Amino acid sequence: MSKFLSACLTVFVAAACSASGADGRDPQDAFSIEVIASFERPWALAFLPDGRMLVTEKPGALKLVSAAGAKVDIGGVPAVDYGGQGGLGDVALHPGFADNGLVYLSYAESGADGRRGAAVARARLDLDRALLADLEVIWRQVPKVTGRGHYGHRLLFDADGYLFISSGERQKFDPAQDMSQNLGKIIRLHDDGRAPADNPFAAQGGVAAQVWSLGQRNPLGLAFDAEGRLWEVEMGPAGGDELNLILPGKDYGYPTVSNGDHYSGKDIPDHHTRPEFEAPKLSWTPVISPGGMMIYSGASNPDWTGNAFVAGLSSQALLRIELTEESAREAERFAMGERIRAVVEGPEGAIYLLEDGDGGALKRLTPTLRPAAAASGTSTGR
Ligand SMILES: [Ca+2]
Ligand SMILES: [Ca+2]
Repeated sequence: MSKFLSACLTVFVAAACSASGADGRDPQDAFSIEVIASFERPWALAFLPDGRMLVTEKPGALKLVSAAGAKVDIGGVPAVDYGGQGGLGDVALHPGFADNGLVYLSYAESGADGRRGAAVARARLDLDRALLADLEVIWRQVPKVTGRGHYGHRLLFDADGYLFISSGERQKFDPAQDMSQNLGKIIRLHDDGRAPADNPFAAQGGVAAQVWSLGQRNPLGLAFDAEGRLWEVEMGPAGGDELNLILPGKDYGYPTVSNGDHYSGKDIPDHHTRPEFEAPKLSWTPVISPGGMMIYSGASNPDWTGNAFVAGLSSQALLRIELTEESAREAERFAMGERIRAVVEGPEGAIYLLEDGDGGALKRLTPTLRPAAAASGTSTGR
């Protein structure tokens, strides 16, 4: 057995074995919960301006979903390399969607000789005909490599219309530190895929010009706070899941440092031993397996304004994180009883979750408002 395959099997076994789902508060204490619909391995959710949703399914389907849960298939989705952690990934609307109808999809793309890589395409969504038109690929992971893990590929636009892509290191470790590859990085692009001239490594040219930060492992959540700071969550190896504040040009250390260690048991020095690398604001051992993240507006619970909510896969949890400029603290963990793949804030401040796997549900969690005095006494309970 190859070293790589052996490492993968260890990863999957460890992930399965670490699933407990027992820790945390009963979500019924804080939310009214409704099941909207269910899907085949859902991965991502985006709201349209009219309140309908786009939901991706990992095997390759894009669904248009009404607020009541009725589903329509969207045609014209690119072919995806489905298997392992790969398939159809994220969906995001262009900030000018109301005028230009542009949507962005990330997915695993097959290449020659069993090699694969994440790709990002944009297309015009024709809602009347339920079709994607004028599809063009605007970004690819370089190089394509073997294996089916750690694509990352979450998508996020900032207020100025730049597109951020989380690019995983494809379980190859060293690419996260190699500026001739765009694996293991956070990427920042113009909306058409060009590298902005003010990116931190623009002068190096090539794919380095796309890089906003480096030293990432498998980053699966990206979100901006109200002040425009970029936060990221990524899967650590054995231990050491991370919540990072992403700053341009900084190196987040993988695989040189991690608060976890290799699945083989081989030590990776912890972050504190190498202060030249940006340390996580929060790290988890045992792991939570973050699948996604959003930062909450406070629309239906002002106590949670500016808090991050993180979707937990092996932890089967929804985590509430209190953020400040220089720190982050896990304030609360809800035991959801299922692997949670994605978390998004919807209209009126409801929190929408996608469960992972076959028959994964889309759930709407409406915070149950409590008297201020009671809320202040219970909001930090575990
Ligand atoms: Ca790190
Ligand atoms: Ca370590």
